[in-house]
Amino acid sequence: MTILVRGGTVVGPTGATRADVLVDGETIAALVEPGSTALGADLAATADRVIDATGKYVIPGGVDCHTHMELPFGGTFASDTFETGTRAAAWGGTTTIVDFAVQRYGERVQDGLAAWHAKADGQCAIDYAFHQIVGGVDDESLKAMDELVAEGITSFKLFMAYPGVFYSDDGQIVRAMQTAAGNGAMIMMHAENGTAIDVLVKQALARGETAPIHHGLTRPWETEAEASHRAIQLAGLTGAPLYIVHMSAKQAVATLAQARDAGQNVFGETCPQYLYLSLEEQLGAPGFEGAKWVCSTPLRSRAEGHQDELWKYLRTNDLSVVSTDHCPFCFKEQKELGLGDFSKIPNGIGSVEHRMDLIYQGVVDGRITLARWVELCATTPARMFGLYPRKGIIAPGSDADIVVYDPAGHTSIGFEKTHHMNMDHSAWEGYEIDGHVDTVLSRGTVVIDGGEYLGRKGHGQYLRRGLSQYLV
Ligand code: DUC
Ligand code: ZN
Ligand code: ZN
Repeated sequence: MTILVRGGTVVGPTGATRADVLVDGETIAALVEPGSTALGADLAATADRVIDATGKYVIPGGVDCHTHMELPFGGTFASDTFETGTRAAAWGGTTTIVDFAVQRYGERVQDGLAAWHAKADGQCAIDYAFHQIVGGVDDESLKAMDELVAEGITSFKLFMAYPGVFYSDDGQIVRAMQTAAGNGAMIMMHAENGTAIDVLVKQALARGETAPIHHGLTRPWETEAEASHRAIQLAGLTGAPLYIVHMSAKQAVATLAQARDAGQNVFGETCPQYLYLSLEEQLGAPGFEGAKWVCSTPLRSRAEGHQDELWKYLRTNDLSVVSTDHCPFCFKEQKELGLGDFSKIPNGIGSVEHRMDLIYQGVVDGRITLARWVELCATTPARMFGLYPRKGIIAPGSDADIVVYDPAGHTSIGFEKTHHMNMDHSAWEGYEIDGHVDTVLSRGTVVIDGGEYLGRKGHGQYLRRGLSQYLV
């Protein structure tokens, strides 16, 4: 099967160019000048299918390197399965996810990984890979890290938050970082000072402060900035590469920027919720409504100016990736577990479907360039986690993961409108996007076309990953 994506503007991390894209089977065969006969024939006449991309952008499928399908959290599970979550991702122009397999304290890493394969294999609409959460750093799990790298799982997430659940102390962090420095893996860090936060949470509850906004007020920016600083210093001490996930506090990113300026191999990621939403407006919504936006790190104060600073750091590359931290929970029966006690609200927001649109709106609003949109949402995550050039770029030999994006189209986000995630509400209700995902190809198969889902569960393949391409 050959497909010609004709007449569009192909956008990559270095800019945009008019080109037709020839897909042969699962991969991209060639980029040719519009109308060119360089390949010896009228491609439009010989291709099995022609997709007209005139006036549209042709971009690599999005790579969302931070999702949590079915994550066990707070006595419940994230509400998207790999089937529903990857289908929603496809609707939004994301064609690869990297999800987090979980090892909790007392479990074997390999058992956690096997459980994740059991959840995902045969279920996904798009390609998928795993990072490994190491929730119990000890001799056995350190040995498992070496084994997993050889198997294509080349990044490990540690938590400085959630004592008693996923938490690692500084000694455990140092040991895991030493192991990563030895085997080339990337250490991903949830950087919040969990033991300090637990004290603030207990004190707030004792004062009767139970509403969702107190989730944010008990995780102030200092707890993120302090943990980020500590993680960076420990990475420097051990020589491990470090990627700090879901950064939301401008002070934490300033610390990261300083380390990068000093030449340290450290990276930062943020998510759409930290760029658009705030502690005052969403987390502070009346009654229990704010529970919809309880996530960690928390939404930050707009009065303190975090959101604008994060956009700036996306421009300066001190933040290199936009992922979603997709971790959806329904309001009824899941978020409601925290009625009367914010600390029991499951942490997470669902966004896997909307990242490409939300960050494209940053292009329209003059916050980032078109090329930077593609770089932040596809190319850099692919390079960061060893998937490039198979993913993250439109180039001969790469997988034909292609999105035809219409800048003249429009997307109204809302539960009744453009919602395919397995949740009973949208955290993005009312957001209007000046663009639209028209057509999505996953490894040469059209999975979204003209408002129709044409994909299937099980099409998505598991991806073994190489080492990060940002290692020095
Ligand atoms: N943060 C969230 O919001 N949800 C899942 C885990 C995390 O670190
Ligand atoms: Zn986290
Ligand atoms: Zn996460």
